[in-house]
Amino acid sequence: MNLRDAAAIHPFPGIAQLEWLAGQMRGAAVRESTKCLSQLAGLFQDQSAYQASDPQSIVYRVQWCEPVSQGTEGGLFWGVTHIEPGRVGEEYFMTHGHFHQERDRSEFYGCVKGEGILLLKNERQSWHESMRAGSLHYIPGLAAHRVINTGDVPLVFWACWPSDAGHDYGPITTDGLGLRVLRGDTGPCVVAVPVPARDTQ
Ligand code: PAN
Ligand code: ZN
Repeated sequence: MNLRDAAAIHPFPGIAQLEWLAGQMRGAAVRESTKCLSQLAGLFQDQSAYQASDPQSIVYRVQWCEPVSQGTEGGLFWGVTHIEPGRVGEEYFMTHGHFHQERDRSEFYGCVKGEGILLLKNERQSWHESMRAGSLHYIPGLAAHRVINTGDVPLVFWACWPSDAGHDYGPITTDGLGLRVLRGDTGPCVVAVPVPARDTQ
C-alpha cells in the first residue's frame, strides 16, 4: 500500500498517548514485545555465563505503533525501548541489534533516562556513542545498531524509523558489531572484537 491509499483509509487521528519521561505508550494501537535471555542465544561473549543465567530473565521490552502497514514507503513508525540493568558474565544487557532490511533507511533514537552505549557498524567501521537522559542519536542508513545498558537502572529511549525499513537480524547474530561493551575495573569498557572471517568464494 502506498501512503496516499493508507491516508485515504485511515486519517491518522491521535494514535497513542505518550508518557514522555516514563517512556510509556498507551492506546489500542500500541503493540508490545518482550525479549528474554532465551531469545538472545549466541549474542553474548561468555557462553558458560549465558548457560548459567535464568533464560526467563527479561532483557528488554519494546512498545511501538504502526500508523501504516509495514513496508509502506514514506510512512514512519514510533516506539520506545526499556532495557533492564543486568549482565551475562561481564557483558551488559543489550538489544539484539540489527541492520534495516532496506539498508539505507535511517532512524532517530532519543534517550529519556538511564545510561548506556549505542554501538553502530557500517561496511567501513564500527563506532559508539554515549546515551544518557536527553541525548539524541541519528542512526544513518547502512548502519547496524545495538543499545547496551551500562547503568544500574533501566535505560529508556524513544525511536522513530521508516515504515519500510524492516529489520534484518541475521548478520548481527553471526558477525556481531565489531565491538562489545564489558564491565571493566573502572567502569564500562568498549572493546574491539574480531569479525569472523568470511569465505568470499
Ligand atoms: C528499535 C529496536 C528496539 C529493539 O525500535 O527495534 O530497540 O532492538 P532490536 O530490534 O535490535 O531487538 C529500532 O531500532 N527499530 O528500527
Ligand atoms: Zn532500527
